Amino acid sequence: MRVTQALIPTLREVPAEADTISHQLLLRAGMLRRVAAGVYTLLPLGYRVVQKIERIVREEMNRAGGVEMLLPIIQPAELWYESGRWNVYGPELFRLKDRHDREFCLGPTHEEVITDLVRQEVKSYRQLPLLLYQIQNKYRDERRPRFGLLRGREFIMKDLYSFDRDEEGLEISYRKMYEAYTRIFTRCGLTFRAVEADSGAIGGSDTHEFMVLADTGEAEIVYCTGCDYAADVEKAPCRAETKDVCEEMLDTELVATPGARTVREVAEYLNVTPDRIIKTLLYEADGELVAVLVRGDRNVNEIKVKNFLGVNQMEIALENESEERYGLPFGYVGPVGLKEKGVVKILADEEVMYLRNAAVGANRMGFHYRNVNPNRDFVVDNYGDFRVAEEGDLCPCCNQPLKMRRGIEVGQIFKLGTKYSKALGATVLDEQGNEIPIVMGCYGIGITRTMAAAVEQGHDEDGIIWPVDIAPFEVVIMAVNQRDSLQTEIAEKIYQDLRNAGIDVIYDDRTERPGVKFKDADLIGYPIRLVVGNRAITDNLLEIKLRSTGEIIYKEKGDAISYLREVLNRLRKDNNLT
Ligand code: 9G3
Repeated sequence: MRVTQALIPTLREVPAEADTISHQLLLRAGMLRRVAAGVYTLLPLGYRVVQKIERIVREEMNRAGGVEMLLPIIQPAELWYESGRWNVYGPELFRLKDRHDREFCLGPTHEEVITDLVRQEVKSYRQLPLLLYQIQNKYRDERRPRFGLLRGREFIMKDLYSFDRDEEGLEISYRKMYEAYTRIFTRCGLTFRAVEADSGAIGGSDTHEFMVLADTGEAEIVYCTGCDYAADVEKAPCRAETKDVCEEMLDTELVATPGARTVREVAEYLNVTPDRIIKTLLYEADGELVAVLVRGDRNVNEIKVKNFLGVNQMEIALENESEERYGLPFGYVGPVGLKEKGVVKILADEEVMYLRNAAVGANRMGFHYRNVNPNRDFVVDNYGDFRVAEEGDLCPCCNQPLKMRRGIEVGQIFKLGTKYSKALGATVLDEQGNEIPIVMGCYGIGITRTMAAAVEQGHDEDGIIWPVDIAPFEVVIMAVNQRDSLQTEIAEKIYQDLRNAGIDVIYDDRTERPGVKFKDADLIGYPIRLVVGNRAITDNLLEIKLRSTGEIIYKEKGDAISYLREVLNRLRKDNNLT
């Protein structure tokens, strides 16, 4: 490819709309443009990266026994009624009607459509196992689309569905996918970790997330320093340290705490540490008001609460809702007398049980109580594990302290079991002629998200540093002076030689100043830059620069190709698997 014939509109300035590094750099490198909120065009260079990731994914899915197909984006509502999910997903599901007023959605995922296919076409256990996959656009009407390709409303996903006759078969399919995912992200040149996760609303039991480690990631991962346990904080179980509480219960006092709403403010005002405060959060769970209590220095794990309650929708009650709808003064809510205010259920994290003489909100604007004791002063419906794990918590496997890192979820694998096959009636006949529900798994990779994650992980102040196997091109070649025919003749010749040698090369044939072309090369992040300058004419020497290290080497023209091959192999050595 020649730069003059492509569309690579690089930008010097950081676009105001860009809220993360990957978003900024993909826009600036001329790979991405916004069309609407959460909807993007992939320009030629961006699309090449996507195609390279897709190729790796295809190779590994096929190697694992997967078979590619293509399901429709438009899905009839009937299938979602059958699975029971049409009303589980609210505004996140893009819904539409045809001219006959029939309901459809744009596919956010394809469990329904594929299960419908399999129930019609597969009748015998002898046709199993089946691993069917596709790579396709998905649609989710996110409340807040942001971070560019990391949370779009339209995105590219690889989704594979496994169909087995029993749990044993599912276990094998699941393990194959786990291994394939490990190979894929390794080949993409990413630093990642597979972690235990929560299966959420999709149902099913086992699930792992594949996280690209990056400080800018939204997800938090805890991992053990003593064993190989690793989990999403949303999933990681917490145990309260059991202790004998012998502190004497004091008389409750009402104290004015004007202006002190947050735990920090209250702690300061009352001169206590945050772990002596009970924090009360209000949630609307399937239309009912629920309170969750945690120690002041902890955070509520909404996923754990949602799973415990078994509800579909759960939202925290914000300041105006708390005050206007329930008459509960935001920042001063507490468990004493809370049931009389319309709260249906009070849940408390186990640690709250061990608190004595704690401070809580008094349900009165500007007031807190001191010396409040669980069970004496308020009743909890259920104690349980409702808090978010933290660094230093003990590993659930080996009791060593946990550490924490941030990550970007690029893949997830689920054991679904028979949820969808039972709902839609996807069964096979076994050897005895019994009709048994097919046991399913589903396995996703965010292709466009993987691209963004690679940038979050690989960049410096000058631009992107692509792993060599997903870079838009492996090599960029340019002449220092595109108006110097001696230089361009050499550049042209090497460009053709590299192409013939099967090296993925782009020729920056613009008559720009060399500084401009150098800056663009760094911004776009080609792994290798090859420059033809005067030394190519006088000494037969080419300048070769590595993007990742900045290292510059001069090589004889005749040795350039074999040297580039060597460097490319070295760059990909760590990622290549046998
Ligand atoms: C929806 C909407 C959003 C969704 C879903 C359904 C997430 C939904 C979970 C999955 C699970 C797996 C196959 C590939 C791997 C992941 N968000 N999920 O089911 F209707 Cl609006 O998609 N699906």
